[in-house]
Amino acid sequence: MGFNCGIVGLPNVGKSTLFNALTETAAAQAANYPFCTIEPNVGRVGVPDSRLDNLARIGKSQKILPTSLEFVDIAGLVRGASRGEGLGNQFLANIREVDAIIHVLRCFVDDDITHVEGGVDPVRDAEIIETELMLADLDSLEKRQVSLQKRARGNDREAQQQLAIMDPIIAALRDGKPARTAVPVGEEETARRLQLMTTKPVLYVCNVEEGSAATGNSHSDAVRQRAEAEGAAVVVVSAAIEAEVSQLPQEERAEFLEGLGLSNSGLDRVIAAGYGLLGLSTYFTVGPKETRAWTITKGTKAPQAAAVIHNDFERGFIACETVAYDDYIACGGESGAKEAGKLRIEGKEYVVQDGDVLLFRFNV
Ligand SMILES: Nc1nc2c(ncn2[C@@H]2O[C@H](COP(=O)(O)OP(=O)(O)OP(=O)(O)O)[C@@H](O)[C@H]2O)c(=O)[nH]1
Ligand SMILES: [Mg+2]
Repeated sequence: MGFNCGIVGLPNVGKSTLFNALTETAAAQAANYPFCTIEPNVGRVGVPDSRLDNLARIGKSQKILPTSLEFVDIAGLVRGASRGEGLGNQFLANIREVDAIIHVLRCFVDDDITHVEGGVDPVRDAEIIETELMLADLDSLEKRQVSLQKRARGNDREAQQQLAIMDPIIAALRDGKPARTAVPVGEEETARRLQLMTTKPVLYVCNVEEGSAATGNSHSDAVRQRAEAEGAAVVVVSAAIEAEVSQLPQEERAEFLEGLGLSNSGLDRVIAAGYGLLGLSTYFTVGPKETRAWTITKGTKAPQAAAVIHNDFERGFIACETVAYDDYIACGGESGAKEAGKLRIEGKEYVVQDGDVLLFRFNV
């Protein structure tokens, strides 16, 4: 399953700096983290998860394979993008294709780096981008309405479903509110098929100057306030620091970060937040060859979770031996868990939980 996060924002806010740091770090850790450049602006990075090391130690695994997440570096949008300004249409098409949006906001002051809007004001910048996305969504819905109505009259069920949720969404967009505020509960999947940008989950990344990386600054505080009101998540990073860290050998990184008052890399926080944003969870397989993390969407049942490893596992699914992560650690592994009665045999209807250590039984 490929899930991806698009890195979006005004020009010169630090999107590519962040993207390069993400992918260079991943490339440097290639021994442990699966990495590949799909296109120059698409990178796949390993999702850091401290549980992997603990499982691998107990399972005496030779290798650790984390799960991964894709990032797409999208060129800067400007005011008027929805009307085609600054190659707007092309970049908007890139945004339509991603699963979640990482919205980078410039919170650092540096007179040498041009700000397209004149000065640093991340809340205004966030509104500019959001307005362009809303206008583009409104435009695409209005364009599709007539043909959908035609299909709906011909008893096209999909068209009927989409039309039913379109009216409130169009009303919200005309009112200056993102589409996500008007999606009826339970209709998220229909809404997703409308391919709107303002229904996608958003993470704000505040790019602050080096000195504020640990604490944030007044600009990132303002973003935090806005995000709280929207129920969106915020991560504060210094893209410049991350770029430096990505050039350091692994063993020097912790000390470098500590010297700046940081306990972990901002990239790790961005990746973790992106993963959470997509509503993903992780299950594990542990064996002597490898300990490996697998990605599923929350609520996935055991057979579909098995399909992530191999389609045969789903087709021939019989059951899965299941140990919760905490039990696995507390009992010192699978056999300990079995003795303690913590190993469950789960069937087709079992909803896999984040952290489950699984062994599938199947027959094809
Ligand atoms: N001082 C400072 N400069 C930064 C920081 N992050 C990025 N820059 C600089 O800002 C300039 C633009 O950075 P990019 O990462 O290319 O910006 P972008 O958002 O990808 O820009 P576009 O692709 O044009 O939309 C570069 O000269 C970076 O070195 C930062 O945290 N502090
Ligand atoms: Mg760029």
